[in-house]
Order: sequence, then structure tokens, then C-alpha cells
Amino acid sequence: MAYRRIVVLTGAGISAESGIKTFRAEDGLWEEHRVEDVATPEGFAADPELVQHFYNGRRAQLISDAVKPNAAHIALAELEQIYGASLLLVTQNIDNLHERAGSQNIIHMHGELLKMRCAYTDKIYPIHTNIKVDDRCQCCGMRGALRPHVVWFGEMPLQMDEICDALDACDLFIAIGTSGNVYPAAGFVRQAALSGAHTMEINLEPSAVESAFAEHRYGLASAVVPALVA
Ligand code: BV8
Repeated sequence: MAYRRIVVLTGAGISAESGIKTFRAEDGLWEEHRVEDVATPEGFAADPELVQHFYNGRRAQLISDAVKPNAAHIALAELEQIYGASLLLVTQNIDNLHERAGSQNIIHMHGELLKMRCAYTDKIYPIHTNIKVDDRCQCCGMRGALRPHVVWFGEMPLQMDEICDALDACDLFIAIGTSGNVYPAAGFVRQAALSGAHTMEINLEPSAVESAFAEHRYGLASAVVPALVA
């Protein structure tokens, strides 16, 4: 590929073949819970036990031996070997599969499952086990202060300035495994296209914003992404 600056946006679909449930499939993550109940600050305030349980379960699955990066994650890490700092990987995913595949230039715009945050000081800590509702926080000693370092609906996605700068400067934007339902991520393709970038959607099926993409490649990410990078 003869491009100078690439932005790749990934969603839950890139991790599906690694055994991590997506959000909106029939057996998806949200099927067991209403989004409003578990992925909003209000839901957390109303029932912290339920929300911690929801994320503790996902964290336990993520650190189990069963979950490993797949060929799509590995192909993106190989692409970064070629492009270096000219490739920015923005992921909506809160898993660590891109890191484990070898990618380094990553922005987790919706946070990270293996990090927790003090609600009072905003300090961030690694976490590989369960967060219990009455755990004392390391920084302020308060009970009930620890929450997953995850961006909920209504909260500001992380590092939006860096993302917008990269979108304005890129000449190739690729979205992989995202349904295009959640903003501002779903609007990135339009921002990249306005900057003159070529835009490509890689997904199982057309996303909600497929019409904004110049090119579409449909199929399993673990097959389509390595073919793209080869
Ligand atoms: C914000 C973290 C202000 C938690 C998540 C009305 C209209 C428009 C927007 C809004 C509105 N009302 C409110 C909003 C804003 C809202 C929003 O977009 N709501 C939607 C639902 C209407 N957004 C927000 O609140 C965001 N914050 O707007 O703040 C702001 C705005 C701009 C600038 C500054 C501030 C915060 C949103 C973040 C919410 N947190 N996750 C957690 O993970 O538990 S969102 C959650 O959904 C995940 O992060 C996920 O990334 C995201 C999107 O889902 P996808 O990744 O796309 O997954 P999905 O299952 O939907 O699709 C998977 C796709 O993969 C499918 O298409 C499938 O076909 C494909 N696939 C499956 N298998 C494969 C595959 N493809 C290839 N190969 C395979 N094997």
C-alpha cells in the first residue's frame, strides 16, 4: 500500500474470532444486560455491584488462556512494523489483544478493561482480578471509589484531540469490525474523507455508516486483514 499516514479504527468484530463477544450480535454482550444498566455512569451509581460484576466477568474471560490475539490483530502489528509512527491504531475495544499481538501505537478511546480508576482522584491502576464494590482505593483509601477505566455512554471518549489530528492528516482510513452505531467513533470515516483520505470498511456485513466508505471488503477479519497487509 502506497500511503503516507494511516488511521485504523477497530471495534468488537476484530476480537470476535478470539472468543470475545461483540456487542450487538444476538448472543452479544448487551443481550444479558440493558446498556443503560451497565455502561452508563447512572447505571453504575444505581447498581455498582451489577456493573462491577459485568466488567469482572469480561476481565476474567480476557485473562483466561482461551483468549488470544487472532490473525487480524497480528496483521495490524505487522503493518505497524512497516509504517511505524505513520500508523495510528484507534480501538473502541477495551481488551488488550492489539498489545498482545505486538501493536504499540494504540489509542483505547473507550478505555481498558485491565485498568481501574479512582472516581475521586482519576488515578489509574492496572487490575487483573475482580474489583469489589467496597475495595479501598490505593490513592485515597476510600471505599467504593474504584471503577473500571472504561468510557461509558455520555462520557467523553479518551484522547479525542490526538485522534482528530490524525484523522485530519491521514490519507488512508480503515475501519475493521465495527457496526458504526456508536459516536463519535462512527463519524471518523467522514472526518477522514473530508481530509481527502481513501476510506475502507472491513466487516462481516455493511455497517450503519457503510455509505461513507469509498471501499468495502466483507468477510472474516482474520482472513481479510492479513490479505490486505500481505
Ligand atoms: C459521547 C465501553 C460526548 C464500555 C462503549 C443519539 C445519536 C447519536 C449519538 C448519540 C445519541 N445519543 C447519545 C449519543 C452518543 C453516544 C452514542 O453514540 N450512542 C449510540 C448508541 C446512539 N456516544 C457516547 O455516549 C460516547 N460519548 O458521545 O460523549 C462527546 C462526543 C464527541 C466528542 C466528545 C464527547 C461514548 C460512547 C462509548 C460507550 N462505551 N464501550 C464497554 O466496552 O463496556 S461503546 C461499545 O460499543 C464498545 O466500546 C464498542 O466499541 C462500541 C461499538 O460497538 P462495536 O465495536 O461496533 O461492536 P458491535 O457489536 O456493535 O459490532 C461489531 C461488528 O463487527 C458488527 O458489525 C459485526 O458484523 C462485525 N463482526 C463480527 N464478527 C466479525 C466482524 N467483522 C469482521 N470479522 C469478524 N469475525
